[in-house]
Amino acid sequence: MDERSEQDDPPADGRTDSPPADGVQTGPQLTHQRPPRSWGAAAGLVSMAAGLGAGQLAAGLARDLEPPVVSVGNRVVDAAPAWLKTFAIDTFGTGDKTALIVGTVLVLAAVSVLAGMVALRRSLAGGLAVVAGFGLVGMTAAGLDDNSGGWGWLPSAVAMVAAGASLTLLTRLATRPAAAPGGGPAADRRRFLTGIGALAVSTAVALAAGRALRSRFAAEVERAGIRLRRPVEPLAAPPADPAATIAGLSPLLVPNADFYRIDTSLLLPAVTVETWDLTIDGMVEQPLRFTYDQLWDRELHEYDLTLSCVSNEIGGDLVGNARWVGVRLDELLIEAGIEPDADQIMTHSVDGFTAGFPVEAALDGRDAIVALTMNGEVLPAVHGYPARLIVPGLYGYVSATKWLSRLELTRFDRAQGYWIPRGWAVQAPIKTQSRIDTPRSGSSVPAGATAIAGVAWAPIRGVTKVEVQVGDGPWQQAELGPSLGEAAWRQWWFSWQAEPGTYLVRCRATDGTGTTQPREVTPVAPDGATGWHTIKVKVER
Ligand SMILES: Nc1nc2c(c(=O)[nH]1)N[C@H]1C(S)=C(S)[C@@H](COP(=O)(O)O)O[C@H]1N2
Ligand SMILES: [Mo]
Repeated sequence: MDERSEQDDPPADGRTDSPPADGVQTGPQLTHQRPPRSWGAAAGLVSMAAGLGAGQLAAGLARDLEPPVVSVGNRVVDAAPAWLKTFAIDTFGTGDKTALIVGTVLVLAAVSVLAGMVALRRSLAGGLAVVAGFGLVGMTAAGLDDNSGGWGWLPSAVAMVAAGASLTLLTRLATRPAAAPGGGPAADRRRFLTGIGALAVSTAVALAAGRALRSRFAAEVERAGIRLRRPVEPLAAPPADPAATIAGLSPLLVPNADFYRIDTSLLLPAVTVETWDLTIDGMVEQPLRFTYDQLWDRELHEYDLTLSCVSNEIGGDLVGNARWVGVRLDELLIEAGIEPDADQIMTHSVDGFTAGFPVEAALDGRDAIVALTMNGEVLPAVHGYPARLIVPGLYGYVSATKWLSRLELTRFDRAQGYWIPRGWAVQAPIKTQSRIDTPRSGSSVPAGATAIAGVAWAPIRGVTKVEVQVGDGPWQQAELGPSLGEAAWRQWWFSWQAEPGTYLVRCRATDGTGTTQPREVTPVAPDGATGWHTIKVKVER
């Protein structure tokens, strides 16, 4: 658009610059010419775009809301006669939907240009009337086939208000002369262009945010359609869970909805597998790349593995045990061929999170996997869909990368994972811990037989013994629940003949190497807490 040539043109319709009838443009300050047509066109287009951006953002609020153009497009398709649909499919092929959207946007654009010219050069009210007309068409179209429980009109209404507000703003900027000093056409022009620029930037942000929000729903829908495949050696069904009979005891396998979560990013990634793959590169002989389907087509393995956060306080609940299916990490790495100098595997997430651990931990025979499922379900979005890493025996912050996108072979003297410069240890094996789940600390129990019960974990050494001490009494051995292997937590319980009084009760576990949890209390930073979980219980008579 060339504004300079037009700026000095007389109004093309031949009218003189009599004061317009519209209230916005009246007033003694209006001494300059009506804004050029190109300004009107720009204002109209930018206002429409701002409306569509706001509508897209509003449609990001819920899964069954549609962006305004999609609503209108869908209703056009619904209403179109069969011959027209056939023609569209014949002409545009599978691009028929795109053609429809492009067509809708072109019509919108043409009318927006007109609306902008009317608003800036004749009457703001006239321009707003066109915007309102569009808004009503969108709201009606959305309302005609609404799956969102009566809220279908919302994105179009938001779009209408945003477009109207933008048009009003641009009209004001274009028709009110800049105040002196420095007034005059150049200052007017600068102000108008600033308004256009600011709206364009906001629109781009709104569109991007709206798309990101909607992709979350796309990922949900996609995830729901994925077919599970059988691991090569499926585990036996888990044994009867003692938690069913001991109230308050943690389950053998923690349901996905109850599994603890740790995330650095506020807006969790919503990954769809068309655009996702897993790369293995860095210090390898042969960089590799796997699509989601290629991972599913490999040998799948099933393991019960306990995951713990380094920030888990003694007695804390940032720990859980789950049944995972995935591809063995060692098989992938051997296929890529690790260069002898590499000593660290740096894992990258699509959200920018990184975690690094020793190459040795991937190759020493432990069951490290790129996990695709969790407790018999496709990996939940919040736990890393489409794929995450689980390295048994290592704290999550150095290994359990969710939304995994890249395994980079490197060296500890070259790269650091996300938490390392923030004061956490480079080497982070999970420390042996045990926790009393019941009774709760500070609670009261009736005198007589009471179950003291909890869980203990020492991946990948295994738990061989848990002991309980009541008051200053002797350490007494608890009974251990069913074993799901060395890398999984173990339930334990102890039958206590409780006499009235107030007691401190503590527990401690011994791992497969014969080492008992130390009494010494250390904080979670930099490499995990130590100490015996101690609770206070009142026994009533
Ligand atoms: N992408 C990504 N992966 C991540 C994290 C994260 O913040 N971002 N947190 C890590 C930490 S500190 C832990 S303890 C585990 C927790 O996994 P969960 O949220 O599935 O329980 O994930 C690890 N993987
Ligand atoms: Mo963590």
